[in-house]
Amino acid sequence: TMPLGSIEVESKFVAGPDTEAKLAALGAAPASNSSFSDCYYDTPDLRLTLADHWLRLRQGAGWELKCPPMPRPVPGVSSHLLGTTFPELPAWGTVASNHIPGARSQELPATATMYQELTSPQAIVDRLCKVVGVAPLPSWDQVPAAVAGLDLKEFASFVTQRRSYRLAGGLRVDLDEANFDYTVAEVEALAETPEDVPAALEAVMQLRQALGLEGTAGVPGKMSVYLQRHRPSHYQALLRAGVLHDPSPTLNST
Ligand code: V4E
Repeated sequence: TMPLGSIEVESKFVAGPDTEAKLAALGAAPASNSSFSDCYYDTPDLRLTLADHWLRLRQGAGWELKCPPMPRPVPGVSSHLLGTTFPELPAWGTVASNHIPGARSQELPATATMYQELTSPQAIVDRLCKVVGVAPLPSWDQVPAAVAGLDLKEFASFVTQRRSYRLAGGLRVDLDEANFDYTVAEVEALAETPEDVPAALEAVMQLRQALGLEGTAGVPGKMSVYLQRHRPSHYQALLRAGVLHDPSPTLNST
């Protein structure tokens, strides 16, 4: 089976005026403040984001691909374009639940998400090619060559100012302020192996509770708000595909 790498379990929330005091009381250590820009890329027909794949070039960090721990087949995308056949991708629910306890999205609390974060160029290019349905060329050994070869274009670009806190157990809290007038916070834990996912999820949900966020609604991420404001047709396509969700007051933490 393919190596999964580390998996990021996270939960977004709206920070209040007392959030940082609560973090301090919980023993959170302020980590370095940072400011970075992200440029996100997709095919002209949005194959990556419709499949919940988020390719970005982050200033200072390089290329990153945030994607579901196992790829789910995209309806209507042939797996044998350009004459090259790929092994059938396994069904998302089946495989994820076999490999990762608690990994099926319907088993996650509504306020939590789980993504694999790929950073190795080969892993990124391989996954991009599978999702787009194109055979990788040998010359695509670095991400920019694949980006050009797959005709990927920038669809979003913004700057984030981030204040980070670290807590026991590898938990992290990020307080983000984007340059399009949107502020959002997130609790995050890394699972090094699929078996660690349930514990990471438990730690994230316990910290939510300790911060007094129990029962509060999930909040949209920076990208949701960016697309809603600046790329409304892209946003609507992602809503229809079930990749993003309309902010809903009935959403709760369970
Ligand atoms: C995964 C994802 C996107 C990519 C950006 O991820 P996000 O965690 O929102 O950004 P950021 O800057 O905090 O990344 P980090 O530094 O933590 O790696 S854009 C949309 N998604 C999917 C998604 C979703 N469906 N729902 C929620 C609440 N968040 C993200």
